[in-house]
Amino acid sequence: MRTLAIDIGGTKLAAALVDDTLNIFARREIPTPGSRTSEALEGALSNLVAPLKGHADCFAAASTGIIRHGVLTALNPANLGGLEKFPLFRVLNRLTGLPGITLNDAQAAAWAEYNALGSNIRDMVFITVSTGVGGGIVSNGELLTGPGGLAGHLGHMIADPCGPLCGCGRKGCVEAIASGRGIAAAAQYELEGLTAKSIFAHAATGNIQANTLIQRSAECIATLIADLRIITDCQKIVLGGSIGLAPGYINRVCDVLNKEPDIYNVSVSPASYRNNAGIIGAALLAEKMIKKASPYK
Ligand code: ADP
Ligand code: BMX
Ligand code: ZN
Repeated sequence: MRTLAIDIGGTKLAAALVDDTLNIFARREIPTPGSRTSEALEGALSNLVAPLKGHADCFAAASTGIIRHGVLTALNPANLGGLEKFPLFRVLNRLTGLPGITLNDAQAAAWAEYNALGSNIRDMVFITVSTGVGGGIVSNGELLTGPGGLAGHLGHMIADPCGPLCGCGRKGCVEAIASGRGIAAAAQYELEGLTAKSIFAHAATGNIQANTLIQRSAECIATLIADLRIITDCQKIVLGGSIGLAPGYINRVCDVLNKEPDIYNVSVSPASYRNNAGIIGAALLAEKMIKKASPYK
């Protein structure tokens, strides 16, 4: 089986063909349109899948947002240029003419990374630190999606009750502080208006404010990990997303986590599939689900 796997993030859209042995072919990436309208996202997806759809048996889409019955509902619409709802399954089915599955991006990435662990670990949590902060939980070998697709949205746990307002409507969410958007929103003076990526570049050249912003993000994620450890009793945390995978970021997180009492500590690794975790996880789930008529549709 060959799957057209698609990863829809707040910053970039990626697509590739994935075969049964998880080889990735013809990967392409385009920016996520920063528009409130469905038409802009549909147009971008159409361009993205056009050269790939004729070479696949099914599609598998891992997308930012709450995915329920194939519909994307943004928990934080600001991450998608204000777009609140999008009929993801229906659009991809029409654009590709293929059967498929849809699920949350971090849930998909969690499933890929869990399967890559290849050990006797049965409980793990994947965290993406990217445009937002997303998560996927595997408990006793099962991926938790929840009846409403909401399971694992750990970026919206509270880090600081007096912190900045999050796009989800709560105050002081982890995402509002630690994510790429959170880092960029807190930047002032010489860093105002820059992306998180450029703030990382400034930190590498010794900019003190950039270093402080990144450290604040890492501290927030370390506290989140300690909380997740005692909520889930997980044996492994895997970090992904362009910020989670940025040089030095995991070390910053681990330095803070190591100062917590032993019971809160847990092994933290970078995503072994790097930025392809969502694509691979979606393809793995498509193979499993399409063979027995998908509840993830
Ligand atoms: P998505 O959220 O679309 O899945 P990413 O995982 O690439 O995309 O996350 C996007 C965020 O990561 C943006 O805030 C961007 O500025 C930041 N970013 C991208 N590349 C890097 C990098 N090399 N180092 C640090 N931050 C990065
Ligand atoms: C937000 C939320 C999650 C998503 C996470 C990471 C929206 C649109 N998205 O918390 O569903 O998993 O961001 O998304 O509400 P990414 O774009 O950073 O990969
Ligand atoms: Zn929030």
